[in-house]
Amino acid sequence: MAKFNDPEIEALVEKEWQRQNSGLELIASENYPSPEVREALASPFMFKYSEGYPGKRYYAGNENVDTVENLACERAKKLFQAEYVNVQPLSGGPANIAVYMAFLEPGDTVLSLALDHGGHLSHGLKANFSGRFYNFIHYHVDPKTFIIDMDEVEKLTAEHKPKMIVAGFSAYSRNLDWQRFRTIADKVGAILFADIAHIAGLIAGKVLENPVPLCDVVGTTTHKTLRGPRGAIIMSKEKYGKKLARAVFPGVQGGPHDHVTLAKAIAFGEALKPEFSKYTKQIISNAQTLARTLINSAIPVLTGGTDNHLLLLDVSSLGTDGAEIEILLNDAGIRVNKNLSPFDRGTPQAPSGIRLGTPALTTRGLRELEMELIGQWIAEIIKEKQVSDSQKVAIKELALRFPIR
Ligand code: DSN
Repeated sequence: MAKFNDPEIEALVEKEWQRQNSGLELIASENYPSPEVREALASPFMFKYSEGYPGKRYYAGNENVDTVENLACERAKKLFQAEYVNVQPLSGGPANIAVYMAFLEPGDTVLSLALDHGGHLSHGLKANFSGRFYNFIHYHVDPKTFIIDMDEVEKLTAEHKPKMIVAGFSAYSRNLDWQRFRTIADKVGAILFADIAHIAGLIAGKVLENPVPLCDVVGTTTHKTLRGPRGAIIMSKEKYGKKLARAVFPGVQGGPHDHVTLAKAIAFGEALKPEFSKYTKQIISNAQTLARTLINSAIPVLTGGTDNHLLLLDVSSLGTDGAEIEILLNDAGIRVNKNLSPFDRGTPQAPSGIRLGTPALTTRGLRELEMELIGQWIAEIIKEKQVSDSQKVAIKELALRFPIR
């Protein structure tokens, strides 16, 4: 860790470093990028302004920035078999604003997964820009299987003729039927937008199907399973490149963060290596082991397991809620987040669900054996609704055996 001359700041950074190293990170959207990616964030590219695109900037001195941006685009194209890539979006929310801006007019109808069924707030929540400016209609999961109800997607599409269909999620543990989404979108000429923020790394690692060739436009953050810096990219067919570029800049953003673009290029380079595929296989194996251990300990796992890096627990039948369990597990040193679960009778502050994910711990080197231990601790804590000192000690010991690099 860098040393700071400001003692107050130094103490804060040290405290956070200790907190992270001594705990087990199971928040599904978090991960630890490589030291090289982190180094890039403090590189001289941080000082530069470069509004515009390679070869067409509004500031002098961008010859190296242009090379970095082109390199990041080329690597992302290779990774995802994309025709057009824009690496400037500052994060997932801004990327989604740009996608909507490129393809929609205010008031247009869009179909997406409901937030409490696993969707994302930028997919039409009323309090979010998306729900405010566009007419979002939501599809849901099936009440028995908790799998996305594709018949409902088809029915709502025929009924509302959306201009865009969003296929993507922030809390859903099963594979999406990309081909069926494509077929349904084509029936009404809708744009198919895949938001793969959570699973981009698993797609890059070739352990999940790549929807990029099938979709009109695809957005992803770069910091989740993909292990890059905080940020996002948008990919599309070549024919949409111009309007997406204009939507990102000057539509939504000013100057791109070139140090982050450099870090994205490094992360994409890492993801192109064979080791990355092995890593992503391990993420899924760890998540499946965790799910199995919890199910064997009588903890309800939605859909009975997972195809990806995350799993959702519904703890309402165990006389508790997601908020209580999040606090208890945090006290134990296990970090998760409370989450609305489909057909939830709770509130966003006290929902029935807990979301767990394995990318961060997989990066730290934990494997199936450790996932079984962690699953048993989580099950015990949920059932007992308390944390023992011996559990705290054991969890800290395990975490310290796998330091963050
Ligand atoms: N906040 C991210 C997540 O936790 O899924 C999505 O933006």
